[in-house]
Amino acid sequence: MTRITSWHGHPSKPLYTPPAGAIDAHCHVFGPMADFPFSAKAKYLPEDAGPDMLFALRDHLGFARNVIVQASCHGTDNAATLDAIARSEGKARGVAVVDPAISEADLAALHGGGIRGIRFNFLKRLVDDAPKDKFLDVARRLPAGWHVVIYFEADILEELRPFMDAIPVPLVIDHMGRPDVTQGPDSADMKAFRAFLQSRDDIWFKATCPDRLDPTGDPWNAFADAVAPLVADYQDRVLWGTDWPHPNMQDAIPDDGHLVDMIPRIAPTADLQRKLLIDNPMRLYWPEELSA
Ligand code: 0GY
Repeated sequence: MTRITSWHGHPSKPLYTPPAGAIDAHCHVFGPMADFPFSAKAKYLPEDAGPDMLFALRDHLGFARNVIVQASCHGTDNAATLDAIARSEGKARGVAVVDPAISEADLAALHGGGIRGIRFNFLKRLVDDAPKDKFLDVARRLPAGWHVVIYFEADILEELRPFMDAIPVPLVIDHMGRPDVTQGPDSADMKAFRAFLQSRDDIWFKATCPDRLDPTGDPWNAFADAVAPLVADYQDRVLWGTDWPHPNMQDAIPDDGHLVDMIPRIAPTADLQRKLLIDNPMRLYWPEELSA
């Protein structure tokens, strides 16, 4: 496999300035491969995009913290994610991908390394299998305060409902379950996703990835139109992130500065922006700072 670059070399400075303490709650690290080899089952082989690059981007875009989500190219070996968290000086926490047979002691060790949730990935182009029964077993054994991040595409939302309904901890849905944003805020995909959100008050979502979801391209007007009402209606359970280094986006690499400029279009008031970028991610990833 040829190693690929999926991120912008010189992202612009955003016009929008995030509030002090803003959190990029969906990003990844790749490698560096010499220290943290990619999984033998990886479906893509990226160039190195390690913690130094991530933290430089964080500062450039005006963010204070990161939530680093284990990318599929690292399989269930979370060493690269844990290394990045350890290097962040307290400014990063993470979401792991684990072998469902993981022991309680290993889960506790992940907690000590800054992990606060696990991710179940149902995209067939990214993972070989997604065993729901085993996922449910581990979801029932998580350390206190953890959540489950789920990545799926809109066409399997209904099929996943019984499985997701049985998970006894909060759910965080990556990229809103990838709705077709070109059909507007009241599309069948959006209605189905809203019904799902309505079914439990502990389902969160990431209003992320205009670059993945909006084929009209930058400035992603369809994404803004479809997603802003969802953010307004569920403002206490929505997160935002860059998705840097944009796995598999090598054919349409987004400018991260432009992604940040989507924030005021989907969260137009300072109050909404504070919830999206600070209050909500703090509740999931740094709750002890809120209760201190
Ligand atoms: C994303 C999206 C993708 C990849 C991964 O773990 C991964 O490799 O999540 C994708 O290709 O859609 O949000 O990171």
